[in-house]
Amino acid sequence: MTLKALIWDVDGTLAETEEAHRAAFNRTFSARGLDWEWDWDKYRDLLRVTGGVERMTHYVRTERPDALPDDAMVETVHAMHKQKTAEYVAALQRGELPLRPGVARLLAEARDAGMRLAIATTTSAPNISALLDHSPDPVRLDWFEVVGAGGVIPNKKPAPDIYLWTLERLGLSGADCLAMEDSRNGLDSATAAGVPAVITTSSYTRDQQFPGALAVADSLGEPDAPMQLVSGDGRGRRWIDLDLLRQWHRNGR
Ligand code: XBP
Ligand code: MG
Repeated sequence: MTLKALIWDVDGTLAETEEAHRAAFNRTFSARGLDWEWDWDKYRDLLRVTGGVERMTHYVRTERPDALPDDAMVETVHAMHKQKTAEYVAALQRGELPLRPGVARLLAEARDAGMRLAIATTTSAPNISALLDHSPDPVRLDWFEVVGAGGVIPNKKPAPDIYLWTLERLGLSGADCLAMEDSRNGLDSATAAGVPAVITTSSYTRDQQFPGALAVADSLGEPDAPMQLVSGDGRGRRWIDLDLLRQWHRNGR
């Protein structure tokens, strides 16, 4: 089976974005006079729930049950999420959040080789363009033929919906593709959609388990910054390139 497309996750995979998300959530809470403060440990636990709206709803229901009356929950949480997204986008516009090691290199190599590229993410659409438009790297949103972002499907990762939505628009089967992910939720979503996955762990997912992943590494690596392979057969390589992805895809390992 020939590898026909790489489907990329965004947060934690293209860039280490979650600290910027966490800061945007906290700025939103503070601007609304709420004494909710998500520290690193709290946020790591909350990241089990994908989607900012779902994450805030889960937090209110489980830890702040008296904060919002049920009939105001949906409207208030969506308004807060809109504010949080504006905070996040503004933060990316102010500072340059670089893509992770090897991401720009591998995307450029794949693009030059005519490999189709897509995105399948839980995050909100404005966050993707804000990341790519303001990153110091040359990668742009129009490099990706299909962009599947959180709001287009009802059930977010680990449900397969966003990968199935992206595969349908690519006109490909899961077996034709590889998913590039950072989290267990992302791995489970891709696997459920029949897409084999390669994991590059991020700061929040280092301790997670990734059963069934083709390979798990701490990054894609660069010639001057080799990857550390956690599982899988790196065939002696020091960084992940298109040839290694093709071998993993062809051999299923
Ligand atoms: C990660 C997520 C998102 C972000 C926050 O998405 O689960 O919810 O944490 O973004 P992925 P939003 O790893 O699939 O890219 O607030 O826009 O959801
Ligand atoms: Mg991710």
